[in-house]
Amino acid sequence: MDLDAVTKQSVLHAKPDGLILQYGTAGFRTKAEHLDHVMFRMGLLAVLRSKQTKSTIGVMVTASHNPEEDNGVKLVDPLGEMLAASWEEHATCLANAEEQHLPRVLVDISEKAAVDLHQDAFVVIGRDTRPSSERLSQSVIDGVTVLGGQFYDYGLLTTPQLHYMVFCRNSNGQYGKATVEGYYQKLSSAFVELTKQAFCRGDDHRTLKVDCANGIGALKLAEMKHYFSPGLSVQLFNDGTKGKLNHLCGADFVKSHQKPPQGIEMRANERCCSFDGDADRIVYYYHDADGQFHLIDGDKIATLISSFLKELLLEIGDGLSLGVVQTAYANGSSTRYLEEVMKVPVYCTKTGVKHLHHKAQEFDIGVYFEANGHGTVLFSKAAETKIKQLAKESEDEKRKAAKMLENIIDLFNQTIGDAISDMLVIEAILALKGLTVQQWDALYTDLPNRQLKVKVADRQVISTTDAERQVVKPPGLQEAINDLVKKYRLSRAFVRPSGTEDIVRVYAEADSQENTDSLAYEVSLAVFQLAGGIGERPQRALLENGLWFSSFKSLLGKAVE
Ligand code: NG1
Ligand code: ZN
Repeated sequence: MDLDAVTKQSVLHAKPDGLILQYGTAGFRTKAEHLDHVMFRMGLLAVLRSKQTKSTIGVMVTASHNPEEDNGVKLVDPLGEMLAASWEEHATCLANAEEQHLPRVLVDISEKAAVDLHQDAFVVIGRDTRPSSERLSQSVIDGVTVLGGQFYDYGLLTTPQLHYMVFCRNSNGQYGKATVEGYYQKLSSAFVELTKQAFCRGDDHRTLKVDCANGIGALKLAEMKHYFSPGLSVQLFNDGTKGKLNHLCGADFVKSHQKPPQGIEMRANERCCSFDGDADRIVYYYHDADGQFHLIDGDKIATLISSFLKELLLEIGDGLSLGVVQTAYANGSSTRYLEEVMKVPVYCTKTGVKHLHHKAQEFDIGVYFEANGHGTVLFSKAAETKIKQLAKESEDEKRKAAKMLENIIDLFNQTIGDAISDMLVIEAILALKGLTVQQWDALYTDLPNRQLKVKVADRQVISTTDAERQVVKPPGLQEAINDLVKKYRLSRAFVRPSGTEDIVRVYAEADSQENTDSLAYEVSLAVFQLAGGIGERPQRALLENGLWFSSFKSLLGKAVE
């Protein structure tokens, strides 16, 4: 390591005094203007991680669903998964080291992680469409090169595309070709193959409206749509030609406000979906004939996918295990439906894809989705081998089911949740099962739910256990929540510090929207009082048509207007 060169270069990417950042649920995320030093240092760290794992490492520059002014960065590990937890700590130390301590921290990390410094390093880089992303990814490249790492800059990519590239490269192309074209071809041919049967029946004019959040998903979907177009035609909205990224549109907006994005024309009963700003989340929705909005979130996506997979598994009859992984944000109705009606085992993990992903790896087939629409399906090596074998050898119906599963394996991006891949899976299932969006929605009825945010001086004063469903600290808060929950029917509430924003999140559900909103408000107040709330104290909201008004707006998602 040429530490002198690092010190010299680092001055050009100087850390603002006193700025402390944490590698959170999805890497570092804050205002773009505070991130230059973090990017440079993540370039350095990616080189060390690449040397240590003797593999290609990815660096993605994005802040996903955050406002356009924000940005962020996360590292992608060799199999396309999120960075290992022990390295998150190294990332935090490196990002927060004062200028003069940088060389020592680099040496410390290398020693602690037993990095072989003579090993070659290779890093691939991708970025979203934010105005700051190009400059910030150049800072990553500066970090990579000063430590002697090689790199390939993919430029504009969705987050899941970068994860895919990393895995392709480390599997020597076995997972697919590490190019954008390779990604389009792999997914599209699996989709076309899988849906042949449905489209032969004459159901060949499927259209879908897609809100692209004015983000990278628009560019990539526009490039890709010709590959699968005879079977499915997608119409793009919020494609970034005029609107602002994630502003009043995108999956996060639709999920948190439970209303359609601006900029999309919806006719009654028409199937629509929204991607988030880096296209790793997707939610569906429609307006019914009475103009009522219906949201189909990640929980219902997981349910549709698992019921389809379960049917195919019964047909091949090979005893492969299927499990569904959710977080505490999963709607209670979805968990009940999966467990009681579908008889599928359901597990709850902490928020954050890495937790769900790891749990899902325990099954032959692990379906994981966050309620916000982030998720995918993982197939174990053994399951994949078995399915491939049955697709070749078995007879008729069994072989047909195995062939479908074989294509489904290729259609999922198994490295991470992927809006484009999930969209194609959902469209294929709906076409094959001949299901309308209303029939899908009718699988179960969501319990009314509400998510709020509370500002506190230090969100780390709250610590939780039991997959974040119970508060351990500060004392008294869990007891207060328990007492409030007891007041309502079918109720549940929990609070946890966000890993991506400087706030505490409050979640509540109950038998009616009114009760849910009261419970969410009362729990917010308990957090404010017992966990050091700052700023405006939560106000009892005025309710009109189930929407929060007045000062409560500030507690809802980012942009309400
Ligand atoms: P935080 O801010 O830790 O709640 C949010 C989402 C996560 C995940 C990450 C990364 C909710 C409640 N939380 O995390 O599910 O997607 O962002 O983007 O939706
Ligand atoms: Zn995202």
